[in-house]
Amino acid sequence: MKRINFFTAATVPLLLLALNGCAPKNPTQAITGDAAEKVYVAPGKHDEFYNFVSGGFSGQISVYGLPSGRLFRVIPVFSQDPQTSWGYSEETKPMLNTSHGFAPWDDSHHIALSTTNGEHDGKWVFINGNNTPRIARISLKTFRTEEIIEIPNASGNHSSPFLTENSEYAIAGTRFSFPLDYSGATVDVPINTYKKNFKGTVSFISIDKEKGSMAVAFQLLLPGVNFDLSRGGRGPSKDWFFFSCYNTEQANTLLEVNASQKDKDFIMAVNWKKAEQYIKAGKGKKLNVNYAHNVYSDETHSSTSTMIKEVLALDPTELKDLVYLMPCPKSPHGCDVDPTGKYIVGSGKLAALIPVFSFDKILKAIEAKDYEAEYEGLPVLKYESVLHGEVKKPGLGPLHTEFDGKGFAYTSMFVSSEIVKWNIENLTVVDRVPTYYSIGHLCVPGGPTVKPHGKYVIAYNKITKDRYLPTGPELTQSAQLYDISGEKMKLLLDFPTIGEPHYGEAIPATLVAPNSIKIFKIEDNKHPYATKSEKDARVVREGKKVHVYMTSMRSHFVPDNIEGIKMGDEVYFHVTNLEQDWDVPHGFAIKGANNAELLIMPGETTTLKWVPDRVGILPMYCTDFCSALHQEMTGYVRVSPAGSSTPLKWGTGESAEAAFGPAVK
Ligand code: K7E
Ligand code: CUA
Repeated sequence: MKRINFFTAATVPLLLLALNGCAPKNPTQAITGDAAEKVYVAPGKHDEFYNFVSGGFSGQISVYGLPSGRLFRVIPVFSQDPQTSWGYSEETKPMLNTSHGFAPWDDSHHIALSTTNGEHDGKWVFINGNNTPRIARISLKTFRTEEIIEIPNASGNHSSPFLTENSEYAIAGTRFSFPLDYSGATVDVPINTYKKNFKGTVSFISIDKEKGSMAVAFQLLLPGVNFDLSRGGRGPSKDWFFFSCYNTEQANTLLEVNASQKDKDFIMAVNWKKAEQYIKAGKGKKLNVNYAHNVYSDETHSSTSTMIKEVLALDPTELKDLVYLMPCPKSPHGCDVDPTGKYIVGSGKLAALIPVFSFDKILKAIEAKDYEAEYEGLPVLKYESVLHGEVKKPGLGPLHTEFDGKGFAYTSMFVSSEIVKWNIENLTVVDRVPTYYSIGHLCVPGGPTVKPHGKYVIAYNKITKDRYLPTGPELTQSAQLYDISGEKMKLLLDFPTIGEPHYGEAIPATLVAPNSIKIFKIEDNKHPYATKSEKDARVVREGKKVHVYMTSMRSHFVPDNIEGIKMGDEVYFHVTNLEQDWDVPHGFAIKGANNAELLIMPGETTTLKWVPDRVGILPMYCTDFCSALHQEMTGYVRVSPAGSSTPLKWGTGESAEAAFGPAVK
């Protein structure tokens, strides 16, 4: 077999120069005449798809309509959001708790929409947190984060949160290997003992079919390499998970050179069904860990954070039929499974070809014990035995591959800035289009499901350069929409994105929009500080803590006059929005609060903690323009010196007059 070897170790430094990406020429010529018509969604009309896009270093998810590219919403997940008080309100602070304490930011790369039988079911979006390893689950009824689970024994949760065909598990693979002594203790060793001491893990996070609740079901203890990306199998391969691995050189410094030495790294195949059976058979070792499991409830409108101390782990060097390695050229990034589940595409970002593995051949090679070597106690299957074939000369820097369900694959080429369309069966390149510029992930609606919806491919680009009006040194990140309904891909639209878009998934609006919740029923509100009618509004002092049971209704708060707050108090404004109409939130802010605003949805209760820092009268007001009399939706809090005798009183309108007497002339 002829080996392509022009990217040998000696040429790596040269290649690195090229890795910064090259821009295609004549970017403005690429647009065709009917593009505007194809992306125009007339005023009042709705888009056909929701596009959920990770925010990268923004730690959030942004939601766009397709084909218009219009931004609908930014969903706060791992990062505090002062607009919605996510991570600022007392109810949501526990959601950002971790074993490292309050971690109000993360780096989110990958979206995974829940599937049933491999098809989108419109229930949840999952997203990974890279930095302080976490996975979040977002409800597609409320477009809110409902659950965040920290991943123990992991450092950098990049190959995540991809799902099994029926969303039984979300995956979490460690990007940074690290010293792990398998007891959970922190290990203090020299960094240059990587080869000896550092280990990797992948974790299977179970997902409850009805509620979506997550738990760390088990972990696999693995060699110290970098797990980069992954995909669950489907159809014939549905019991398997595939991971790309780089730095099989086990370098601990200057990885750009030292982790690019070998001609091939690995795709790792994991039989998770087998792992499940071993766990059931009691083969899991208990490891001591400490990780946070945070859950938000739409009933109490509050969240809890629970620390969990134990996890089960399997050692595949002992349980021999769990994990197999397949050689893959060269520093593979993307690892994608086609809709039939028969083919696994490894995208070696330093390779000049794209290897496609055959699941059928993998099974046969495993059965025949067709190994070429062992790596750290794990069998390495022969490359030639598991290979379906190679896409030759696809372009430079292949990263990720999506599928249209018509037998074609679409691979993003970071270095040559293009999308390349190729035939999965015969591995011939059939089309290529430039992207502007340096594409990372790409997305075909339903591309990672067994039934892609097709129609478009969206490029999420790393570099924007001249595509938009300049905005100082930092330019917007950018997505591009291409029509793939014909033989040739056609560029239709550029649209700016939030944060750094890595991966996105798109789903037909018909699977999501009908389930969208409009209000929370006030009678179902089980928040411990809910105030369900204006007559129940009150202020309660408990030592230095003052609880304000407040209601909001167009266009006043009850109470809107409060006296008897003293320096040294901690004041909790528990604001219940009594409205029961769609799209009527009220806001709440008070002068000098070292906090965010509240934005309270109809039927919901949200709490702002406020510690007054001076004596005087402090105004509060509604921040969301809710009616013609929104500017009247205000009030005052009187703060008296510590130890003063100002009595605790409150009211609005008549009740204020009853409490304080008539207005003084
Ligand atoms: Cu390629 Cu983090 Cu999925 Cu970005 S990763 S591009
Ligand atoms: Cu309520 Cu403005």
